[in-house]
Amino acid sequence: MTNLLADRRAVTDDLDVLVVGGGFSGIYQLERLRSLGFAVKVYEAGSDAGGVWHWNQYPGARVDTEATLYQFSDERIWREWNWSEMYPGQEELQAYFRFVIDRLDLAGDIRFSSRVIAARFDEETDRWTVETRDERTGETFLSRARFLLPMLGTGSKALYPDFPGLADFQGDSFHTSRWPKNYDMTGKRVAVIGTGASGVQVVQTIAPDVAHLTVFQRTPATAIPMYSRKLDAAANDELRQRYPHLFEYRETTFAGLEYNVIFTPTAEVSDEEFTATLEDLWSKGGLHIWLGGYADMFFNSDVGDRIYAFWREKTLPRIKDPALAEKLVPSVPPYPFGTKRCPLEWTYYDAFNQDNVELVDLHEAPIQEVTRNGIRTADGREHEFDVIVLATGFDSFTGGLTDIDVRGTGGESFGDAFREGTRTALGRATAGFPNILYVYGPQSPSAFCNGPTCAELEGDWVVDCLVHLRDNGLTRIEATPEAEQEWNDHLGALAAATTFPLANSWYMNANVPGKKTELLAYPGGLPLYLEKCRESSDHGYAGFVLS
Ligand code: N01
Repeated sequence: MTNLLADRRAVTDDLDVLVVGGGFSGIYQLERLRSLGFAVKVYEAGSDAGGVWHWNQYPGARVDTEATLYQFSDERIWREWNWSEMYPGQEELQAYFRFVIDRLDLAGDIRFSSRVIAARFDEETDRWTVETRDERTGETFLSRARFLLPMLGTGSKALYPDFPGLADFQGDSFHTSRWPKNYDMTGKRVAVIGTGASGVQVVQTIAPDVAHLTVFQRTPATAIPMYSRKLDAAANDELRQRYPHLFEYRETTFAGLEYNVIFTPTAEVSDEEFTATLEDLWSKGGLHIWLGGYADMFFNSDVGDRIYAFWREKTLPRIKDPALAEKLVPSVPPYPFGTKRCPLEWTYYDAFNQDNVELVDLHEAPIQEVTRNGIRTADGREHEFDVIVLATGFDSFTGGLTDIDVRGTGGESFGDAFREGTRTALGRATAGFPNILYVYGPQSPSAFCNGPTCAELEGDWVVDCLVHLRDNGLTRIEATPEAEQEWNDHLGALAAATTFPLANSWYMNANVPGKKTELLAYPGGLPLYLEKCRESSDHGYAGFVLS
């Protein structure tokens, strides 16, 4: 185990706060803490701005919540920035981040291509010593900071399948979040493995251009139409009138969006009204039918199945071959609707009507191995490819943390600490790891919350906390084991009342071999979560020891 505390190398940055990750959460911390006089820097492993919007450069990558709230609430930004459409693509989002960094003059406090690889806490000084690798040179350097804020999001650790032979494949192979810049798929024979939000976007985008596309499906997606619309200058001006209200309203909604779930119990709703409401939500497109739909769907799988039947009726006619339709849109719901993320699509289902697009159902023919030329399935077929795309998702909640060799005061790593299950107080911190605070981390609303909303609202709690510590001459904050237990019990009770445990989803951490299956996104909704956070801070940061 590296003894960083005894490492005598010169220190590159001596900071109050070191933020790991330059996505929405990290950039928000940088701007706010800097304006309050903290010495703060962001270390970002990527070579350019954007967080996930830098890493996910696959064809068709596009945000799937409306731009109205998928942005910072800072007026200096939204007064000037114009969106070209309601669901902007990756390039536009990365340009947005560059604009923010430029407009707020943040570049001098961001180190790009800098991957934090290890950290040790000095109990004498209450400071972290952090080791970082320069991704361009491979060299490492040391920094010190009182507080270490891992702002790693849910998509920083790509999940690779362990198919035998993958490393020996002679063609090109990459994960959707490690897409080679400007890689041209034209005329190639392509495999896409995985049909989550990333796979759906890739498939519908490349299908018209590739020579042949084989989609390997383990679980069918319940993809819903996006319906993006172009926004001209007048439309942006009209949106600007609404932003101040929307930035206030978002914190009253379940998912931090401009719309809320419907709390009316479906038992009190007639069949006609139920269907009319679904029709209305469907016509709006986007995630409305899910995060703006009947909340009952998350507690009662019969309700989920009724929504599934509606979705199926809408989707089925788009697929010409009935056998193929049964695989993509099965008559029996593969999981209660809403327990897996609904990808957004525009031509995903239509793509399967093309002669050059094929579906392999992995339940019928599992992948046996990757050969030098392609993929061999259990039915004995060898599918030949030029490219294998791994749209296999992420080790979302704890993967970013467990990848860094952080040692807590007891010498344990995050991997050790989470071996029997993840533990945090308020989704904010873990006992034994003082002066580390998360935003959008495990056991916070994260995957159920619009990213920028939680980056800011959770982020404000962290900023206020650091100001409180500074104003009171305190140098250390640490979650108590009792508060962790209480949070785990609370989250566990909420989770048990929902239908989420009925699906093998990444929400349940079920996609990561070796990690405990448990719901790691807080399912109580953003308002309840914020109330719990306020209860703690209003009571002198109850659940945390400050010294
Ligand atoms: O990952 P996923 P994703 N063999 O985990 C399959 C956000 N996002 O990158 O369902 C075969 O959802 C796996 O199958 P199964 C969004 O929050 C946002 O697509 O586990 N297949 C599944 O089909 C999203 O939810 C945006 O049975 C394997 C797929 O791979 C989250 O990121 C865009 C396999 C993984 O789906 C993750 O989405 C994209 C194996 N060994 C993503 N392992 C926007 O905002 C996994 N699979 C636009």
